[in-house]
Amino acid sequence: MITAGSSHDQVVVLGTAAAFGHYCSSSINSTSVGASDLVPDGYLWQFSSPDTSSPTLLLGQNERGTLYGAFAYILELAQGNDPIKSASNTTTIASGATRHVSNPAAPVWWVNQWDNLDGSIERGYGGRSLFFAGGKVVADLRRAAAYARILASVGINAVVVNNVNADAALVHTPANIEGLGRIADAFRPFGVRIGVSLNFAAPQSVGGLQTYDPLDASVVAFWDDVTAQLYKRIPDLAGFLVKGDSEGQPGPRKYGRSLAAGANLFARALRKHSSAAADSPGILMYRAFVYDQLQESNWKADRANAAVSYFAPLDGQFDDNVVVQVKYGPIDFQVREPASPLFGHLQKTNAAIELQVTQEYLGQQCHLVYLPPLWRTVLDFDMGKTSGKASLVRDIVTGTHFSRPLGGSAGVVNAGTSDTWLGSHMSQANLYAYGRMAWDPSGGDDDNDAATPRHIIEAWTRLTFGGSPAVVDTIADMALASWPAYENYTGNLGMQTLTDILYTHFGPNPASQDGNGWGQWTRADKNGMGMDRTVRNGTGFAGQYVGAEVAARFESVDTTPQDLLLWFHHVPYTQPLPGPRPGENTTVIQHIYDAHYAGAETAASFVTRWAALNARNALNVDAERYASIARKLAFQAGHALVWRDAVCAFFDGLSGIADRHGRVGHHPWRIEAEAMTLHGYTRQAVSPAIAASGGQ
Ligand code: BDP
Repeated sequence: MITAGSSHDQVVVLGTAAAFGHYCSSSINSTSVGASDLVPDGYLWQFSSPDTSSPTLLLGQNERGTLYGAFAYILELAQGNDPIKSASNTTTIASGATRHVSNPAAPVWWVNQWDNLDGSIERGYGGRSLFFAGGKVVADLRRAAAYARILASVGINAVVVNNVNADAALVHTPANIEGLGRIADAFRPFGVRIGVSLNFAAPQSVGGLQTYDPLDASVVAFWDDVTAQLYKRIPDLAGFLVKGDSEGQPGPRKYGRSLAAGANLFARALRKHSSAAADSPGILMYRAFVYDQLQESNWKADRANAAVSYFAPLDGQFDDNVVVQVKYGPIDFQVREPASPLFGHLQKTNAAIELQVTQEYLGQQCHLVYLPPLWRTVLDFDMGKTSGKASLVRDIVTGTHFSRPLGGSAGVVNAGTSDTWLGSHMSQANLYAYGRMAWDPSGGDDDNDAATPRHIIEAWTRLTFGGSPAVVDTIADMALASWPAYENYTGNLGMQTLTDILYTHFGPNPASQDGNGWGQWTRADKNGMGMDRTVRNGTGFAGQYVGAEVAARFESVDTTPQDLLLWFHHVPYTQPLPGPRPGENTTVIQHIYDAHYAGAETAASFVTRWAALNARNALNVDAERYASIARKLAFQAGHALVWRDAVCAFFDGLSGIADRHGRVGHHPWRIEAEAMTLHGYTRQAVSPAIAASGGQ
C-alpha cells in the first residue's frame, strides 16, 4: 500500500495489474499500466523517468505473473545488475517511464518427475522421491514445497509428480488422492500446479472392470469418476500425462482404437471440470514416444519412423485440450539427433517439446554436460516452408506457427532428496536454463540476446558463485565446451551416444546398439557404419520431413550435415570427410579416433581449469561445493578416457584400420587394476570387456 509521504523513488509496488488499477489509480498515474500487453502469467516492470518520483511498478497479469516478475527482478539484483539497465525489450511510454514486458511464449511450461510410489525415481540421479515412499505420499512435504519455490523461481508453472510408466494405484485410493491434494497444497503458494500421470489399464487392473477400452461406457465412467475425485480435492489440477502403447505400457491399440481416441478419453474427462480456480482447463499431455520394443531389428524396422507413422495420420483428431508431447529427437534423448519430424506434421494438433534435464544418456549427473546448446539445435531447426514461411520448431511448439491455442514444453527433471536436488551442483544450470528457455524459446543467435546459452550460464554462475569475471568466464567456457566434448568422447558424427542400451544407459557399450528392438543402431560392420535412413535405399526416415528441401538435404551424403552423417547414412570407414581445418581431409574412421581423443582432452582440461580458479582464490564457493565439483570433474575426465579407449578399440578391431597417429591400443595415463597390488579389493571381469583396457 502506498501512503502519502513515502519516498517513491525507493518504493517498488508489487501486485497484479488489476489490483494496482483498483487501489492505486488516485495516488499514481496508472493510465499507462499497460495491462493489455500482458498474457496470463506475464508481468511488467515499469521504471519512472528520473525526474518524477513515481515508484517502480512490478505488476503481473495475475498473481502467478506477479511472482514470476518478482523472482526475475530479484534475480537481477542478486547478480548485481540494475534491473532497469538489464531489462531487454524496453519501451518508453508517454509519461517518460520505461517499461519492460515479459510474457511466457506458450501456456505449457511444465516439469515431469518420473517418481514411483515406492520412492524410487526412474532415471533419477538425485536421491529418493520428494513426494512418495512406501506406496504413499510422504507425510512431510516441506522439501517438496522448497522444490516448488525453485521451480517458480525459474518460471515453471506445473509439475507432473509421478512416473510416465504410471502406477495405476496412485489415483485409485482415497488416501492417495488426499496425498496428491497435499502435494498440490504445498505447491500452490508458489503458483505451481500439479498434474498426474495415468495408467491406461487402471479401469481393469485396479478398477475391477473387464476392459480398459477407451470407447467402453464403463471405462469412460471410471475416468470421469477419478477425474471428479481429483478435482474435488485439487480444483486447480493442471491436467494429466499419458504414455500408452509404448515399451510395454497399456494403451488404446489393444482394442483397435486410435491414439487420438485414447487421448480424447482423458481430455473429455478433464473438460468437464474447467473451473475458476484452475484459470485454464485441464490439459491432457499425450506422449508421442510410442514404439514397439519387440519389433525385430530387421533393416526396415526403424524405431525413428514410429512417431510420425502413428501420429501424422491423426492430425486434427485430437481434442483442443490435448497437447502431443514430442521428444526432441525421433529416438530417445541422444547426444545428437535431428529434430523430430513429427513437429512438422502436427498442424491441427497442439504440440509441446519434451526435453530431458536428468542426464539419462548424457553422463547421469557424473559428467558436466550443459544442455542448452543441444536444445537450441532442435528449437531453431526449420522443418521447411509451410504456407510460404519457415517453420522453426520453437514457433511450432509455442503454437504461433500453426495458430494453435496450446503448446509449450515439458522438461524431465527428476529432482530428489539429494542436497543438490539433481545429484550434482553443475547440473542445476540445466534446470535453470530449462525454465528460462521454456518461458522464452526464441533464444536467438544474437550475442546480446539475454536468452542465449552463454548468457544463461553466465547468469546462473553469478547467482550461484558470485560475479567474479574469472569465475563467470571459466564456468561459462567449460559449460559451453561440455556438450561438444561429451559428443566427441561418446559418439560423434551422429552415431549417437554409444551407451549400454539395454538398461543402464551409462558407460560405453557400442556392441549393444544393434540386434535388438530397443536399438539406436550403429549398423557397424567390418566395412562401414551408420544407419541408412534414406528413402532410396534405407528405412525411409529422411522422407518424413514435411519440407521437401529438408528431406532432400538428408537424403544425400553430400548435403547431410557432418554431425548427422552416420544418423542418416551407412558409409565406408574410408569415406573422405573434410578435416577440422580448411583444406584438410580426413576419413570417417580417423574422425572417430580424433574426436574421441579431443573430447577426452577437453574433459581433462575441466579439472585443471576448476583447480586454477581455486588457486587464484577467485571462487566464491565454500570448500564443500568446491570439492564436490572437483570430484565430479575428476571422475568425468577418467570416464572420458574409458569412453575414448573403448570406442576407439571397438572400431579399430572392427574396421582393422589403424589410427594415423598410432594412439589406439595404448592407454596413456591409465593405471590398470591388474598392474596394482590390491588390498581389500578383488579383480573382476568387466562387462563389456571393452570398457577396461585389460578386460578387468
Ligand atoms: C527412456 C527411458 C525410460 C523411460 C522412457 C520414456 O530409458 O526409463 O520410461 O524413455 O520416456 O529414455 O517413456
